[in-house]
Amino acid sequence: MGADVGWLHEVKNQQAALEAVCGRSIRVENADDIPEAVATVFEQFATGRPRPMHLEVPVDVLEGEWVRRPASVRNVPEPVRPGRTVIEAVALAIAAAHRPVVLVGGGARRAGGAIRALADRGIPVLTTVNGKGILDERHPAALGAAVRLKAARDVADGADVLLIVGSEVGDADLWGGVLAPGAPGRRTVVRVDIDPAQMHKNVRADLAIVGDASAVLDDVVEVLRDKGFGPRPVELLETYREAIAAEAARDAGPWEPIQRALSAALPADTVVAGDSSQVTYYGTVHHWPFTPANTLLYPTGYATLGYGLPAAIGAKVAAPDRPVIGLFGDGAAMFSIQELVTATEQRLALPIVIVDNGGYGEIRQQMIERDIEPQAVDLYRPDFPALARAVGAHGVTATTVDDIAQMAADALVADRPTVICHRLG
Ligand SMILES: Cc1ncc(C[n+]2csc(CCOP(=O)(O)OP(=O)(O)O)c2C)c(N)n1
Ligand SMILES: [Mg+2]
Repeated sequence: MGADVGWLHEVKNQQAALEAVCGRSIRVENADDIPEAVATVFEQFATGRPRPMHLEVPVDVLEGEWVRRPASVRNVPEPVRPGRTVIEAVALAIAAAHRPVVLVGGGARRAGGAIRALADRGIPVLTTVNGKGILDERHPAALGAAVRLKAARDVADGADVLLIVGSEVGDADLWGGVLAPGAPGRRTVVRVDIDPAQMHKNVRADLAIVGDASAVLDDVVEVLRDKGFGPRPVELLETYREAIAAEAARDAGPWEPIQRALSAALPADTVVAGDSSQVTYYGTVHHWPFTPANTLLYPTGYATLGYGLPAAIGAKVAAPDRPVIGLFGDGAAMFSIQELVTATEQRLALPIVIVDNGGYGEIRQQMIERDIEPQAVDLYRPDFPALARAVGAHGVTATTVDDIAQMAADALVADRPTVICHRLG
């Protein structure tokens, strides 16, 4: 470590580099520590805020002698739940509210049942992009993965009780917007999170609850049920939905019809791997109605292009029986196009829809909005289907959105990946 002698692959401090982008990094100093370190990593996965973990095994440790010893068995701890008083306080606040709103993020993914129970009582549910589909987006109380839209934030800001579950309500979640719920005293912000560090991040909590989202909400719903808290009037819901839909429609452009066609043609439990492309954030996020059976893979925070294709491959390998589709822009595709070879080698039945608008459409648009003459955003347009065929995948051209849908459905049962290129303009 730190020898600075010009080793092959030498890095000044690899652990620090990885730690910078992971939840945590652990380095084992000798082989005996490996089982404990692996157990620690998986315990964190099971109990903590979902984060990637880095486990570093130095080469000399890896190559050293190791006597296999039985590892100690660790039981995963019970979910963290607060006491009854806290649960009652939350339930009382909700029961007494006139305009309660629930806002859920990716950390609420396993709390779908309780969130559904709240929605069934007419409480509007907003999600972040990471929380998309936790509540069936066709539920009358579902306001969609819409917190990036001002109309949706207005709904949250107007709540007298705002229940935020499993979200840091970060700048990237709100797309540079802010949440500013009514003045203290006139509203109650309840936050539920497994990570105490999230309690007051971006929005201060009046009631800060550290706990497992599912355990906490199940308990709250149970108290509400005992208290005979009935369904509330739902007339506001339609107004909320219309305002949000109107704002989402402003950027729907060519993206919405693609979502409509694909969501109608593909199975209900489709996994969609998107990217930092307009077809994802103006399209899939708002116009592909998700249920809890769906999954959206999308790099909300880092927004790193090139995520979509490897994410689609990873999902298909992890869940070969689930329908998985990659759906992203031409710019995103070119950041990691070489992974098509991997998908072909693995014989994955994977449709990869590339919506080609000739370059970095978003950046082009932002330059124009700022009166900058577009620079380096109109890119060479590769022949994507030919490129796919060159690495042993299928490659086809879709002229209409119905073609995209049909070709994607066919690709789900093909003998290898299929690149479906749809050119705009
Ligand atoms: C690794 C990386 N580099 C640069 C960016 C900045 N960026 C954001 S969107 C975008 C354009 C992406 O092009 P494409 O996938 O074709 O989507 P489009 O905007 O055309 O819909 C760029 C370059 C980024 N998000 N990630
Ligand atoms: Mg593009």
